[in-house]
Amino acid sequence: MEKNTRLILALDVTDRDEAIQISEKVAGYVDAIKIGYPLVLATGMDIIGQLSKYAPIIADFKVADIPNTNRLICEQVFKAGADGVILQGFTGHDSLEAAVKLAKEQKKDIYVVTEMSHPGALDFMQQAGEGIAKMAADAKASGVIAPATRPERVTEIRKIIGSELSIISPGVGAQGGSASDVIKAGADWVIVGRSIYQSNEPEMAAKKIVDEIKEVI
Ligand code: O7M
Repeated sequence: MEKNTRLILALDVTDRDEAIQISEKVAGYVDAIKIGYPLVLATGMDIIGQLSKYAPIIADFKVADIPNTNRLICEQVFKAGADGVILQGFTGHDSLEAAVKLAKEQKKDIYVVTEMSHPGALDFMQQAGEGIAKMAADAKASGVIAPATRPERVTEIRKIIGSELSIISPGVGAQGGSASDVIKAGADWVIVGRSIYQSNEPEMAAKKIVDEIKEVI
């Protein structure tokens, strides 16, 4: 993914026409569009190919299975036109390596969730986050997902993974995180959903975030 605006849209709408309209409006402000279960379950897998003309598509299926099943899932998602797939990391190194091997063969990206941005992530996930980050670096994944709601954790994760892997960070806006703070903490991209797609002017909302990021890089 090209590092330009440093903004990734999380397009969690469930209507095809709305998804297309928003994608058209914000295409100039985003480096990628992340789509996941809400939109794909509502419209079908072909939405991936349809939206890929506006921006590279990262498929957020938080894949979390045994190596063979992970590989089979990723195969289908890449075939549908996605440039990247998001996996959970807690399933361990072999599950991750199976997906990374396939992605490298197809020149695609795998991003690994370390610990999540919501409060409940403190129950179980945070304890595993640093180990997952190290595993993602060892497996040579393209990047990790780390929480904009806890920029200090992004800084810790950056120390663990070094500069080879990207950090993509959700939790900006609706969840209380700040785009500029998390970029300063070491994230490469922010993922923003509701603050953009629920805005009356999605393109202006996206531009505002891009401008805020520009001031700190
Ligand atoms: O900006 P929001 O809160 O409307 O949307 C954030 C998006 O990021 C939404 O699609 C979530 O599913 C996703 N997300 C998190 O909010 N927190 C996480 O820790 C991880 C993700 C995510 O994208 O995981 C890959």
